[in-house]
Amino acid sequence: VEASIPEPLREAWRKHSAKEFTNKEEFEKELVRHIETTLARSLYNCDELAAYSGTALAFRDRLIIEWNKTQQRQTFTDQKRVYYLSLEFLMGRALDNAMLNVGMKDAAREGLRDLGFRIEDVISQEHDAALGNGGLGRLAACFLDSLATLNYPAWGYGLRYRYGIFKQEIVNGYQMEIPDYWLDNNPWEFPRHEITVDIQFYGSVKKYQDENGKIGHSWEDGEIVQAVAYDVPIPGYGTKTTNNLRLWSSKASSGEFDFQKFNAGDYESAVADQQNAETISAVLYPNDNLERGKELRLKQQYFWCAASLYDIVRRFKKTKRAWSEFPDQVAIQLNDTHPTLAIVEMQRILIDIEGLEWDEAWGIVTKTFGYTNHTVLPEALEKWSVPLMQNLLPRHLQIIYDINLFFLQSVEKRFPNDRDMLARVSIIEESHPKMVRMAYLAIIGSHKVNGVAELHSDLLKTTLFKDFVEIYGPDRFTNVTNGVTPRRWLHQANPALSSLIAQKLGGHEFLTDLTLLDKLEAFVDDKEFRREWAEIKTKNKLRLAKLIKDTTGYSVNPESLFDVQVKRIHEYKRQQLNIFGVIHRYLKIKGMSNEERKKVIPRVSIFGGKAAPGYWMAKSIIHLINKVAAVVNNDTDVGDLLKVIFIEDYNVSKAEIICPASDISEHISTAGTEGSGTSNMKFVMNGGLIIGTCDGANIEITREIGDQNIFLFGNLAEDVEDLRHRHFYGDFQLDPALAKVFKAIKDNMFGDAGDFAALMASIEEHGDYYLVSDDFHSYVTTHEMVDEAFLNKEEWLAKSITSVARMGFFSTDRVINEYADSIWNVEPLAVKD
Ligand code: 8GP
Repeated sequence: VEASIPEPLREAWRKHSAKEFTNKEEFEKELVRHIETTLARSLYNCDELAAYSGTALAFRDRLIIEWNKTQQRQTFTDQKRVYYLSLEFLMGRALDNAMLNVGMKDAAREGLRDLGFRIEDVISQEHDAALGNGGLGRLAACFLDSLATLNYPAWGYGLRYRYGIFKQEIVNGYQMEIPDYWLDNNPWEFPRHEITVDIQFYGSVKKYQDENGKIGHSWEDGEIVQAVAYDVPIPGYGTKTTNNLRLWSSKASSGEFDFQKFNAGDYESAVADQQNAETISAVLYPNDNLERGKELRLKQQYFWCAASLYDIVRRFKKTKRAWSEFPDQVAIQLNDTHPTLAIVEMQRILIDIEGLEWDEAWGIVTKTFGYTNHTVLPEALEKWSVPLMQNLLPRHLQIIYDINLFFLQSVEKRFPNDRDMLARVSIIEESHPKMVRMAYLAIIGSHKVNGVAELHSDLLKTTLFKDFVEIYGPDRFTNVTNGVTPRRWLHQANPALSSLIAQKLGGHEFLTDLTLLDKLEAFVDDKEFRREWAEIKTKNKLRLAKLIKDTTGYSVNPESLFDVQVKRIHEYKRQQLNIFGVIHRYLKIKGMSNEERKKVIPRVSIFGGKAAPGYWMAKSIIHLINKVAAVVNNDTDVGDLLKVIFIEDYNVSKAEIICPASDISEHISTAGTEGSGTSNMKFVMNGGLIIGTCDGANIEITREIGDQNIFLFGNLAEDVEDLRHRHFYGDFQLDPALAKVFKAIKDNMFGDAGDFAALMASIEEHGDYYLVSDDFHSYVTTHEMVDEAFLNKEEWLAKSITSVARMGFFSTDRVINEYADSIWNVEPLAVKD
């Protein structure tokens, strides 16, 4: 390519090609230039927001220079790439991350100071990019960080929602949802108006015979919506690789309006069509671990899959390779079943458009795709109604039926006379209406299926996907235990701890090889080190106390034990168990003499998290927490011995303040229900201990850090089914201590008991599906052990340090390398300076 451009031209481009700033002076120059020209501000009217925008633009320029080079490098070397398809990318803020990854944060700090700003104030101006609900979306964001840091040629593909996850406000103790319009002044995206794809919906399928007598299918007369690409640069840490996250935005197809309608005087309907098209990428569905089968959601899924595949196929076709080489050039990972239609779309492209035979096409498809399952909760498993799909995607439904037919034929051959098996594994559920089971389609169309922690992957194999293990053998199913990126969750969130660790280990190498943390164990008994460690925790607690004061008005004592549970509010995650435990503690304190109270370890119970807007039970848990807070926090009998805090609008940037500040955090799902959990890892990495059930990644965390360093309680996954069964048949007794808690609630101690009747009834009367009562005793006694342990400050510190030292396994760098080796078969791309 280069040779085709004449030397003088190349020389002129080289001479003027953009340069990166490399020191404070150059940074300041860029910053002032952006403030004065791009933003049209000056010394006299530059507020913190403008300083943020200017700084972001200066860093964006840097990223884009590297981004361009990375893309050229990846195109020239032409090796296999990974495409990560995720409906959610919960990115949080980008500026601090860009500064740290590029390594110019100190220059920026000093430059900003010279110009009259504090870097922390500037950073906190940024609106979170919150295109995700919770764990699944945040995992995708951590993956992007590791993929870039490890120099993998990888792209993320998602949707550019105009509204991210709603902003939560608490009004009179109730959650209110406020739309999160986040796109104004977002400097981190590049619109690519030249990259658009026409996406078709509805219409009908015509069968035809070509000149050779071959039968073909054409999908005709649908509606067309346009997908426009927006690119977000993803910098790796300490590397020149800057990868791309491509987000699709929807737009009416014929430019601004349908001019035919417009000219016919039908202005309003022309505008309405445009708005309809734009609705597709308008809003992120705010459900975590729940699927509701809405048509617009299916439209989002197809829109995004079709646009992404078009893009991937276009890139592949430029290389002029044979189709059989597609799986050697392309690995596509499905983040849960949301992108499963990509499998069907790929098959459609190959057979309907490229003219391949079914079997050859299907071989290519299955070699290309991998599928990650994140949950075993039945209400989260995606199913789409056949009539809905028939109407929206008629050709895709035909292909699904064919996939199913060939699959069932092969099953029948291997398991003759097992009709039950055929009904069980069919992609089509024979219900009214019939439903397409997306997880089954994803399994059948992929070469590997993985769960996200050992227990979870085992449960997939023995329960949900048992039949498929028999059919395909165990090798198609594997485990890749989750992780988190230590750049954001240690270095960025907890700079003081990161720098103390670096002092001890002689540098920041642990940020790219987290197993090096194990060298910290040598310092566990070092008095001075322990003192510094403790001091950092206290400072982080003060930082959180300030956030609590600013947002709730409550003052909390940083000497208290900070007990944190922050995550989406869900019955299976059992925030109700936690708040009942808090009430139990409150009642105990109330019943004590003054002398007894002196022995109580002061505690702050901190909650945070959003409930899906239509999830009434979760909303009533939030309501109860806030009502308990109002009573407890104003009870002078109790004072500092117990405080209850609900932090409004929990999000990534708040998590960065909260995770480094816990003494203990709670990961207390009913055993067998949490896929992995990832905040458990963040908290331990920051020196907090955890209380948890034997569930998800808690089990592997225990294995790594040792069971003396974690507070485990509760029934085991293997006993859950039996307990539920017994409750169902009436064998249930409310735990006596929990009964006292319920009595207090029913006596209106926390406002109108009627508000919490359903919450209590689900336990007392409706079988206690999440085993709150079964685990209550073990939960509260384990909390007593936590208090006891906290008394011994030195022991506690030793546990904290040892745990951090043993967390090396939980970096997403390890996770990504596992995916690369065992699922994608891709290599990093060497980066030369
Ligand atoms: C979550 C799992 O619940 C969590 O245990 C796991 O750590 C995380 O995925 C990452 O693997 N699942 C979801 O967030 C989820 O299902 N979200 C719904 C929007 C689909």
